[in-house]
Amino acid sequence: MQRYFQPEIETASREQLRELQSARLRDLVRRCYERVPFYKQKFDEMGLQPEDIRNIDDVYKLPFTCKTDLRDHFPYGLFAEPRENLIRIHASSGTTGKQTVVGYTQHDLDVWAESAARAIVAAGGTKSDFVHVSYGYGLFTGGLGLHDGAAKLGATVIPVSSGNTKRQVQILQDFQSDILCCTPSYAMFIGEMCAELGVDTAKIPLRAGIFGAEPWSENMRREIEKKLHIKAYDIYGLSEICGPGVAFECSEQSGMHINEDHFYPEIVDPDTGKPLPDGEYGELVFTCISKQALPLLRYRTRDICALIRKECSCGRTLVKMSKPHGRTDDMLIIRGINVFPSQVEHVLLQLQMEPNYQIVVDRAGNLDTMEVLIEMSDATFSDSVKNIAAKEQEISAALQQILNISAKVKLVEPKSLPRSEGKAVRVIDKRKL
Ligand code: DLL
Repeated sequence: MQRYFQPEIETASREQLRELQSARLRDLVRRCYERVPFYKQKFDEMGLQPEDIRNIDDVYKLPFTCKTDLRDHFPYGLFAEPRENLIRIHASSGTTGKQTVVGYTQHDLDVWAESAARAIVAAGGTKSDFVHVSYGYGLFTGGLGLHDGAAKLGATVIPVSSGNTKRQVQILQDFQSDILCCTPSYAMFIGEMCAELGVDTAKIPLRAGIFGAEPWSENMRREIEKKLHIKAYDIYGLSEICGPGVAFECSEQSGMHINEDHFYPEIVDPDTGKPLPDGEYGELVFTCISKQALPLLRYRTRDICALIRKECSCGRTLVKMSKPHGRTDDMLIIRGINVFPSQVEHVLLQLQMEPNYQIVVDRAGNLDTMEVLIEMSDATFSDSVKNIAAKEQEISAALQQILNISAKVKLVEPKSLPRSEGKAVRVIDKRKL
């Protein structure tokens, strides 16, 4: 079986990678200086010349780029290529505010497709597989990203897009999909729908899933694997860098290999911007060293994670990133305490609750309140009122212990919380309304 899509890169020595990264960085810096007035001005203000950047270790000398810079130059102000060289436009999903627009040349699309193809192969995909893409198509990068990746590999794409969940299940059966690509919350929903329709997932060909675009826990992975009878792989990306395929999981399933020949990663302290050593958690920053249309320097992702530089049993030498365990900006601050939705999910799954939940934050007088609505399984639902109340108390105590904050817990009927076909809406913060 094919183990790597591009073995010469995926298993390259550190020295080979460094040389490639350094050459690409030098070229990138020159292009940014010459073609993007925003960067020229930044360099001039800092007294920095493109020649000051000699190798990849000099990356820290470069200025940061933030989401607000993209918004301030909306829509195309940071582009380094003229319109006639652009092949496609996408936009971020706007989970955290106004959309940001990104663009690609043919070369950028090729790099992206190769990156996504590496992810599919790492999940056991081959040319003979049917890849069922249920990420949304359109401005969101999920659908077309995995679509082009599967096509680059030579696999067969089933471009279903998201929505109409009964039909998804029908197609999984009729078209004999081997690999499912969608958000983890949608994979859960598809799994539930299979159960509801009486489809035995052990009897359909589906054997792997490539899930990303939102945080999900190890427990949720196990739930999905059980429900769909597959092996579930994580994939990471963000529109500003390219979309899905910036990093991907391999068979070891302990962190995601970053396609660092194209996207050079750093971890910095989110408050000071100072680089942090490998293994420490901080904000993930990327420099798109081979990008043409939108060549971002040290882009601050706001995702909190760590870089892992250990030998991997899959043989890939590409550095790994841990699962992001939150964002610097979706971090909730409740009564002065930092709360990540992923921590809440972790507690719920440890207590064998379904990972269908919603956190409602509000303010009563001057005090923040936090309520966690959690769906019961059919079994819990049939319990006595007394048992349900006891379960609510147990969860509330566990949340108190982990988060150091008191939360009201309410168990709600099975399937009563809204389902998502894309990214799940986990938090309703009424304080901002
Ligand atoms: O979500 C791209 C994507 C599509 C990735 C399909 C994977 C699969 P955006 O809409 O720009 O792009 O959102 C990017 O989503 O900064 C993370 O906060 C979050 N995110 C993406 N993948 C993961 C993941 C796409 N595997 C933002 N785990 C990122 C946790 C993720 N969070």
